[in-house]
Amino acid sequence: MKALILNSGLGSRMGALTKEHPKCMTEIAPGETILSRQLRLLAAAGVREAVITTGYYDGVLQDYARSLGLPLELTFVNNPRYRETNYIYSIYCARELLQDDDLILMHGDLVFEGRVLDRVLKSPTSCMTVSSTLPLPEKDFKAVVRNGFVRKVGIEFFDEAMAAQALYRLKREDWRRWLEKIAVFCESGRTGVYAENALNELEGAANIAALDVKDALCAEIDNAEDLAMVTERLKETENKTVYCCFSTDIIHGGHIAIIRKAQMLGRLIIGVLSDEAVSSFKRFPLVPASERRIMFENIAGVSRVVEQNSLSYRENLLKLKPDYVVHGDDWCTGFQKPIRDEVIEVLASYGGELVEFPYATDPKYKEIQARQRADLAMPDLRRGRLKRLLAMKGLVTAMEAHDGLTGLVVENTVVHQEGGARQFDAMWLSSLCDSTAKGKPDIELVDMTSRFRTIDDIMEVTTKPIIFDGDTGGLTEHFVYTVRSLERMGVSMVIIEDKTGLKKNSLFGTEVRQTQDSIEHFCEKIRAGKKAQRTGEFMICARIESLILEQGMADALDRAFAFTEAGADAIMIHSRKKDPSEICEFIEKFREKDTTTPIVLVPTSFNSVTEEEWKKRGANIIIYANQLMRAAVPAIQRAAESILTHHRAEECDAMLMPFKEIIRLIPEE
Ligand code: SPV
Ligand code: MG
Repeated sequence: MKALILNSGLGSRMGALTKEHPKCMTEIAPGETILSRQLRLLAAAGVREAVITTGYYDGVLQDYARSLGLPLELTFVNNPRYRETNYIYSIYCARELLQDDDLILMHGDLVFEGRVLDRVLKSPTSCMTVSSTLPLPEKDFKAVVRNGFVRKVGIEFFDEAMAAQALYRLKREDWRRWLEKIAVFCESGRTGVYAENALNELEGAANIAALDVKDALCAEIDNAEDLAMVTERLKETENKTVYCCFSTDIIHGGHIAIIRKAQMLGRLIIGVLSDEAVSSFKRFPLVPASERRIMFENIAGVSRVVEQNSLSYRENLLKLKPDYVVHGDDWCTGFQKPIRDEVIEVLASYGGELVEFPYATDPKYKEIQARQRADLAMPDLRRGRLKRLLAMKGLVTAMEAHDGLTGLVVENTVVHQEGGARQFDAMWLSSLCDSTAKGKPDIELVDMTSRFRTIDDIMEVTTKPIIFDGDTGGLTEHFVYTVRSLERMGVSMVIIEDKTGLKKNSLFGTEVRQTQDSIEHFCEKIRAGKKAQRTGEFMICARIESLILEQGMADALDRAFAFTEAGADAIMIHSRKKDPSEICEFIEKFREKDTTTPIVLVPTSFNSVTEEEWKKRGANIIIYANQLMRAAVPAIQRAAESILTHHRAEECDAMLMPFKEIIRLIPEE
């Protein structure tokens, strides 16, 4: 798409204003001329080429247009007979450049709002701007409109007419027809008429729809009076506010394009989505909200940056009451639709308007996103994220993963609820599930080399932080090496339990022989582990088995304080009772003395309490330790039984994921 701007004329009705430069260089706002505004709007809308016809003060105009430094390829075509011809002849002079593209045609003295140009550009057919609300002008252009299409354009038509402005979007075929007629006119000497006289001879064959812009600013400046009116209208536009919210942590050309378009509508306020809101629906932000704010504050023309604390715009819209909200059209469907619906509802409550632009789907932007995800998977960027999540959210959830596939499920499962989104924050690498997946008992039989292999499989396909179930931690002399290895791999936390000897799963409780470690010995293990780690990011969590082994609350608390004193970064308290009261009591008593050390819970048995309630009580990490594995086993057993029962696979098909889906479940990179 090319733009053609007609700027050859003398602008004689402007008096002294056009004494030293062409009319298009008349200032309409501080530092803004008719031409600079037109070109800026075109560039912001993504138009890359403009042909400008010149005549009067040709050199001044060319120098000025180039000095604007806009991302537009400018071509100037001089009409040497500009004094005695009309712009029909200027178009004729430029005809060679205008053959093979759709065209945006405008007079050089036209001032319009960004949203007018946006509608013109989006028009599926050729179109011309008209207004159904403006009175018919005595001397200016009017369009005769029938069935929504422009039949004739001129100053002499009053019947079936609407006020019209010379701003056209012309499809290549339609424009060619008009251009051919223009050539016929010029070659037969009719160069003193409007180009529209040639259009009128086509009797509607140029298929130009009438695009009603109603009261939006779209006006020619012919004299000082017009100039005063347009300047006033632009001031009003500048007083409008525009709101646009971003979750991105890098700014690319697509974002800048939206920002430039939004700025055309008024003073731009940018909402930066909080870290918590970003990580709820997308991924953990690589750059925190405080930094992202600075990034946007430093973009020219951004008047203010505010934080948006949730995916819902409601709070900020009611506070800021912007005249416009600008967004890409990608949110018309999918999980963002309820958010969009709410924006429309809130805007309607005070008379605001939603403006949507086509969403940039450039493959290079997709590539940037993929690279960012890849960065998040790297050990050094992954390790510290658990601490950051704890600081950011107060309560973090972790779901069990025991191989690449379950890792992907934990990574990618998102539930959209009440205009928000929820996903797991982290992954739990359970000893029970890692052993069970190998058909082995949970007794520290699966050795560290194998457990590290599982970590690697999961890490290869995910980005979320990992909490590793370190069982007893083994011998202190071995534990220090485990800490170093886990830390190097990018694991965020290891949890070790205060048991010794042959470890059995805690959920057996006292049904099997299990020995609790002494406080002194376990403290020594914690101290050695803390000393071994290299970064400040890695966390060692001490898990207390006193309630599991029925040693009482006092013992549990004594241990908790001793282990924290020894350097544990977090405390896990476990129970196998359905009733959560002993856990609640522990949290309450621990928090009386220690308000900061994170408390970790594995509510497999005491599963009735919601995450929100745990948070209120003072817990910080909730681990769902085995639910994915427990969901899978009965499902595969049922499929196996069905095949054995029916001697074929047909009956079990209904319980299965379709074959077509399983082969596409894992996308190729
Ligand atoms: C695990 O998931 O392996 C655990 C938690 O250690 S529990 O099974 O409850 O002991
Ligand atoms: Mg375990």
